[in-house]
Order: sequence, then C-alpha cells, then structure tokens
Amino acid sequence: QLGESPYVSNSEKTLNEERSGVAAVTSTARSVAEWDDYIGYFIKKKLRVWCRLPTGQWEMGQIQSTSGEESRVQLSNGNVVKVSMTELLPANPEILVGVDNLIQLSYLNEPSVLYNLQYRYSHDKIYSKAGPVLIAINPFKNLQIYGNNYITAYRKKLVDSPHVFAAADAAYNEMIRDGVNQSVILSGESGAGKTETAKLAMQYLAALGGSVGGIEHEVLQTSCILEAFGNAKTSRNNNSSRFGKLIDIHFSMVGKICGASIQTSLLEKSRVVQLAKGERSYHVFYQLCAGAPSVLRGKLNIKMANEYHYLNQSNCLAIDDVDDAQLFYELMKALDIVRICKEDQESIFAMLAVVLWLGNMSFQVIDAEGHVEVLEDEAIATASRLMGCSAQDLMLLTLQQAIDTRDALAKFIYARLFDWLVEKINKSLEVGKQWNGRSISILDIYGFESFQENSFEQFCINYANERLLQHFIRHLLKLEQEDYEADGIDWTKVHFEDNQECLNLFEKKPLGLLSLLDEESNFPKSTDLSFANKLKQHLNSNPFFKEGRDGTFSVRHFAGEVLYDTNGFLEKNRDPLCYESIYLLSCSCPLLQLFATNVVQSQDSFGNVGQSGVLNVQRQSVGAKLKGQLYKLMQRLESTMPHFIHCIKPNTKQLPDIYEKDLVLHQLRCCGVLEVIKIARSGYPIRITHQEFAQRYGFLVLDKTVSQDPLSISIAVLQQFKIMLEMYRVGYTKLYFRTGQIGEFENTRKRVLQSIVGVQRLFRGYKA
Ligand code: AD9
Ligand code: MG
Repeated sequence: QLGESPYVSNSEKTLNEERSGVAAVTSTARSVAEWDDYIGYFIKKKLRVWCRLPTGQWEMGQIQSTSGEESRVQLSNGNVVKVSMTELLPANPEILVGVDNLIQLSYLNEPSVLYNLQYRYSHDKIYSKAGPVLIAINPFKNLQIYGNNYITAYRKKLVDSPHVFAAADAAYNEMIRDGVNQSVILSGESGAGKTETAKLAMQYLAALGGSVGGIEHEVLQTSCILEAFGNAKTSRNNNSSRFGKLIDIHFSMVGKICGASIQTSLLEKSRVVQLAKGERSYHVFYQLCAGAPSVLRGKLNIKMANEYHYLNQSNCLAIDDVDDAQLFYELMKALDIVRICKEDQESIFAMLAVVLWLGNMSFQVIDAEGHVEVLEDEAIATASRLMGCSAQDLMLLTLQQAIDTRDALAKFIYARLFDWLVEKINKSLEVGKQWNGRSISILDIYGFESFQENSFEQFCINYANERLLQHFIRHLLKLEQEDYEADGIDWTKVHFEDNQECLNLFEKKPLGLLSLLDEESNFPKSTDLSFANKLKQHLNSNPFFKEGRDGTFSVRHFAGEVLYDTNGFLEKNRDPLCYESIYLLSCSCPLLQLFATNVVQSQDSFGNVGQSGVLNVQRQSVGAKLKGQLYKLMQRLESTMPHFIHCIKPNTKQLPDIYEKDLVLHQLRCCGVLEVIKIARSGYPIRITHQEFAQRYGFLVLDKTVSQDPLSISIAVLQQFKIMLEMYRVGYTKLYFRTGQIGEFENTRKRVLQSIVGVQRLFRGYKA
C-alpha cells in the first residue's frame, strides 16, 4: 500500500525542483538517504508538516526545532509534540489547499490527499479529480448543484470544476468528436452513491441529447421502476441496489437520444423470502401494500405490509422520510411512461400479491412421519385464485420440504417477473431508425459488502466487484503503463496492487472457488460442510484464501478480508425448483405461463431428480451464470472509452457533514486511486496517433516546406506552438501529452477555422 513507508508515498519533487518551483514530474520512489535530505530541508526551513501521532492519526503542524532524530512540532491546536523524523511527512503549502485535481498537489502523501478531500467536502465540494478519475463523496444531503442552470453551465463550459455533469459532458463530447462509444463506470462501496450519481449522469445526457417530447423521458423513468423492483433497504444503505445494471443510451446522428437498452445481472433472490434484522425486501412490495388504489386492493386482496410473513419477519417495515404510498403512485406513472399497458401492470401487481400470499401459506404436521399439509386458509385461496389454479393444485406442494418449495416458488416468480419487466422496458425503449450505432453505457452494480455474517449473496456481490476493479486497474494502471513501454517512452514503473490473483481464486478452473462450488453442487451427497472441506483441501496454499472454523472461509478482497459462512451455499448455487410447481405455473395465468414455458424448455445442468421429485430445472448454476453475465458485461465495456467515477462513503451513519478519515482512507487505498494519481501526475494521459494528430492540426503549420509524413507534420505543429519538451513525448506510434495540452491546440484550431469561415462569408458577401 501507498503510504506505509514514507519513502514510497511521498512527493516526487527533488529539492532543486522544490526551490525553483518546477512541477514534479518523476515517478521514482525516493531512497532512504534522499528522503533524509528531503525532510531535513523541511525541518531547516521550518515548513508545514504532517506528523503521525501515537494514535496513528496524521495532524498538521509547524516544525519548531530539531535535535538529533526528533523534532518539536506545534500542532494546529497549539499543542507542541515531540515526534521522530520518521513520523513526519511534508505538507502542501497553503495555496494548494483544496485544489480540485489531486494531481496538482506538490506532495502526494496520504494525509495530504485525505485532507484535501476533507477540506473540499467541508465546503460542500463533493467532487474532485484524481487524474482521469472523478471522485464523488456522498453528501447525504441535497446540494443545490444539479439544477438546469448547472446543466447549462457545464454544457456551455462556463464552469470547469469537477462534477458528474462534467464527466457526462466529456463522455458525450468524445462520442461525438471521435465517433467512439463511451462508458461511465461507477464504483464504490455499498452506500457510496453510485446509483444516485448514475442517475445524475443520465439526467445530464437526457438534457443534452433530448428533444421535445423525446424518448429520454422514458429512459429516465427506468430508474424509478428498476429501483422499486431491484433495490431494498439494507443495514448499509436505505436504497441498496441488489442487482447490477448496464444501461446503454443510444444516440442518433445529430447526437440526440433515440433509445436505450438495459442489461441486468444477478438479482438477489433470497431477499424475497428471507430478511436480516433491520432490512427490508424489495421496495415494490411495501409500495404496493401502502399505495394500491382500492379497486386493485380488492381484486388482489392486498393487506398492509405487516400482515405478510415475507415482509414482517425483520421488524422493519418503513424507511425514514420515505412515503411508500406516494412512490407507488410514481411507479404507476413511470410504468405508463415506458408504455407498459394497464393489463400488464395489473398482472405485475398480481404476481407480487401471489408472492406475498405464498409467503403466508402455512403447513401443519399430520402424521408421525412428519408429513405436512397446507392449512386451507385465506393465503392459499388468494394465491391459487391469482395464479389461476385450484387450491388443490397448490396443495400438491404438501411435500416434505414444503416451506423450501414454497419459498423457491416465490423466488422464482419474483426473479422471472424482474427479467420479464426488463425485457418489456427494453422493447419499449428499442432504438428507432435514427440510431447510428453510437452509445454511452452507464454501469452501476451493487457495491462491495462486508457484514458480520456473509453468505452466498455477498460472495457473488464481492466477486462482481473484483471483476469491476480489474477493469479499472487494467485501464488506468496496466494498459496506461504498458503503452509507454511499448511505444518507447522513458518511464519508471509505478507499483500497484493488482487484484488479478484474487480474481483467479474465484475463476480458475478447475481449482477456483466457483468451479469447486459447481463441482460440489453436482455431487448428490455433498453438503455445505463437505464444500468447505473441499475448499480447504485445494485452496489452503492460496494467499487470498483462508480456511475458517465451522464451515467458514475468508477471502482477502481488495477492500478487506471477508468471512463467508458456507451454510446454504450449495442450495443457493443450485437454485432448484420443484418440477410440480412449474407444472402448476402452466395453468391459466398468462404471465405465469410465459415464465413456465421458458423454464420447462430449458435444459438442466444438474438434471437429476432428487428426493421428493425435485427437479433442479436450472440451466446453469447461479455462480456460473453470474460469471457469464460479468464476462459479457466486461466485453461490452471493453469496446468503449471508459470514464471512471469512484464514489466514496464519508461515514457509516448515512449522515451529512461527517467525514471519518479512516473510513475514507481505507476506500482510497483499496481501489487504487492513489496509484492512479501518481501515474497521472507523472504521466502523459492524452495520447493521439501521429496520423490523427497530423490530420487534425496539420493545416495549422505555416512552414509549407515540411515533409508531408504524419510524424514530420506533428513535430512541426509542436515546434510552431513552442510546446516545451516537458509537456509531451513522441512515441513510435503516438504523441503523449500532459493534461491540458490538447486544449490549446483545439482552441487555436477552432479560432483559425472560425476566422476562415468568417473570411469566406465576407468574401461571399462581397460577391453578392
Ligand atoms: V449500493 O452498492 O447500491 O448499496 P450505492 O448505489 O453506491 O450503494 P446510493 O447511490 O444508493 O449508493 O446512495 C446512497 C444514498 O446516499 C442515497 O439514497 C442518497 O440518500 C445519498 N446520496 C448519494 N449520492 C448523493 C448525492 N449526490 N446527493 C445527495 C446522495 N444524496
Ligand atoms: Mg446502488
């Protein structure tokens, strides 16, 4: 990690540079001797420093005197402390406090970065740049920075402070300018603000690429629908996404939105039937119970949320400041806007009611062998009526694992309903003829989670996050540096933590977590414990794996170690469904019929009929399916130019104006942001092939004797503009520039083009 040793984490400025004020450019780590010399300079000059107190916290102070290895430092609160020189780091001069791009800091150590972000946050400046990455710190309060006046300001480039609108604007402009598809990729822990930020980016694109009465309104409404069905209150986030979402927004030739398509990944199904304390099931259930109009209530026999077992088991029915009834009204409006007809809407609500009533079905034991039968009550009567089958049919489920079967059915219905809804929305948003193949994709998945107890769900979510992090690392740390090497640019490598090995722990065949899980899931006599033992047997030497007690194991994730309890892993990975229940589904209910046919037709990879006639009618295991979905997702992203937004959760209380330093530092450390800043600061983030550069700016060359190959033209442009060698590098195939350089060329190009057009107009005017 950066910052563990002062020799690695500190400023790259040399003493001479410091004196002459030249910007820092090298990326080499400082040697011990150099370092002593360096901090010695600070001490001599009595400059501001960071000093690490015995608590581990960094505090700013001013050196007063030094004797031997120890310095007396006056802290900002007036106290004077004695600290060893090894506990000192240079602080940035006051003039740099609060810079909006962290690469501007002279000293790039952890306390400086942390303090800079904190300073900005305390002034409600939640956005900062870390080189190419936008950092967004969750304000947990409504800031007045998203109105139309802000949209206009960013659109017209009247402001250039970091903002999600600026990021969306960059994506849009690059799509138009380069004709290349773009992506906006959100990352961050659960509750860090990914989903909100994604919506803001969409809002900006809709304003930019919208037309009167256009399809962009439909696109925006998809968030409301998908959040109702796919988000829930967890202990980390009141509106936690329980599925991954990639939305591709399609643009026409003239840069207007002309359609969209949504790809989702793995919805957390277990939440439908089982809740942890203080958490809720999917929002839509509570919305339906609170807000269904009376006719619908009567028809579907809807009760209040507390009367349903699936909702009342966690002692958490409402969310502070959330009006579920009002949200139901908005949901219905949104469904109208994406043109889901009233009939389909009613079927959707009927399916939700079926799920709720299934949960209320109860069983009683009727003989010594433990056979059970369904209690004939309101629950079974309503569920069977809504499903269009007889109560007798539904009672077929009176098998040994009655409750499991009932829950499996409820989960199945809900998950299929979710997929069906996404398909419907996609149909509705299907692109018109104007689409020219250009798109901006926005990726918003569930964030990393680590609870006291973690199960298969967290295992999947955290695996998905490792995949996403690898995309980030690949683009910002690996490719970036490989490019320099391949193109012959002199470059000292910046070290970074790669999560590829952790990813291998999950994905490797045949001895990775997912493969071993599938193998064990296929084994008829396997149990969760035998799975845990298998992991132990094969993975114990893997540094990212640690065996635990009582069927647990730990994975060393990028964001920390997580302890997983294997209890339930096999069953959740197999995700079996009772054959009879599917058969049942092919009764008269049209929506259910649709689900049922899809499933019965599909082949089963585990295909075995278990005890009590349970057929695992599932094409793939859940883990394998997720892996496939993520692969597809990443493949899609690879064909785009990425724009990364990293969201940070400033506190665990979900409250405004609280900045917990350790929490923020941990998030900065584990996502590679500090390394990205380092590379960006010493690197040349803007690259363009000689050909492209010559084509775009070659006409500006005044010296007409220059030979006409792209390289000569490019160099002529650079010389004419008197660009300092420090600001660019010439590679075998590309030119490399420091941030901001290309803007200068663009401005001149625009000016010259405009004056040419002006002269032409003038000329035409004379002729006329
Ligand atoms: V999860 O991985 O889906 O559990 P997210 O998506 O990272 O998580 P989310 O966007 O849902 O977090 O943000 C959590 C809460 O923070 C929101 O419900 C808002 O109350 C709050 N938030 C986030 N961003 C903003 C913002 N820009 N302005 C105001 C915000 N509030
Ligand atoms: Mg989210």
